[in-house]
Amino acid sequence: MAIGVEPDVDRDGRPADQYCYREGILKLTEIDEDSDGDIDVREDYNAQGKLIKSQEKDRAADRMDITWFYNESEEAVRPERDGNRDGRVDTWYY
Ligand SMILES: [Ca+2]
Ligand SMILES: [Ca+2]
Repeated sequence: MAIGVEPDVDRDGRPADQYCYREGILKLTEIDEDSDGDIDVREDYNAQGKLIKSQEKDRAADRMDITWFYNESEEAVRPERDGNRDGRVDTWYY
């Protein structure tokens, strides 16, 4: 897997967002929205380069506690939340 790193646009010594490609297809992005060094949003893509899943910070300040799943049209269809910090999903929404 090739890892592409954006230029350090804000000149704080850290690269900003990371994009991972496999065989030319986008597989993963990691985005640090507020440039504090912690990833705030992670997006996963399937073999066709379509967005299938994203994780982001919601109620928790220090970790990604909500996961979104996407349909064929890359529309968010279902979130899951790990509300009690045990690393396992405990809340599903339908
Ligand atoms: Ca951040
Ligand atoms: Ca949990």
